Amino acid sequence: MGATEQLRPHTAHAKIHQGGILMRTAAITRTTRETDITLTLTLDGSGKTSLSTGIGFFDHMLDALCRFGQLDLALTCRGDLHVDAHHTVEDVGICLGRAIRDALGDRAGIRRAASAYMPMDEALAFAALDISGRPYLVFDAEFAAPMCGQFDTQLAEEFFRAFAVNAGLTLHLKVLYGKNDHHKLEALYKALGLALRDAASIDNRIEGVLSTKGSLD
Ligand SMILES: [Mn+2]
Repeated sequence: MGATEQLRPHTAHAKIHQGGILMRTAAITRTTRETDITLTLTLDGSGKTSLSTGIGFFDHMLDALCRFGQLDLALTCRGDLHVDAHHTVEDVGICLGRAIRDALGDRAGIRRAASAYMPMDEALAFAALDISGRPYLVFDAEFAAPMCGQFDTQLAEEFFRAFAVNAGLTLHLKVLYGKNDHHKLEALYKALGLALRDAASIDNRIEGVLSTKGSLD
């Protein structure tokens, strides 16, 4: 994030009970000299996406995250892909993380912590997360090739770090084993989606914020 960043005050979140259904939403617009991003997110969605980052494989990963996380996401990013994919991937992580944090609001009643294993053919990935307000990423995965389509495999960690920091997550991700990079990456994004869906869900037995100190900030 450079000093030239313009963060327009265009964030919003709402809890709307439509026929008793919780709808937690957020909208983000962020423009820098490197990327121009607009997104709308529904946390309590059904996994419907409309994605355009200019990087086909990255769109595929975001779609996997949203489908398994039951997130509705409309996202467009016009990034400086003539440089490389780095700014686009990292900045989408920043904006999506902020949207998650905004949509969660005061985080009252959420389960807060969850984990998930996700296989894809020969690969197995694991995600554990805590919506703690204490941002931290542990990332343990190695890839055989530098690229997967137009996506640099080393950018996966950059995305997940930006996402965790901006969403306020303690996030641990690991590929336990696997051979195919596409499978390993897709399993990671799906595992994150599964764990996030669980951790963000409302448990009616939880009164207020689930915290020993009474606050998540
Ligand atoms: Mn795939």
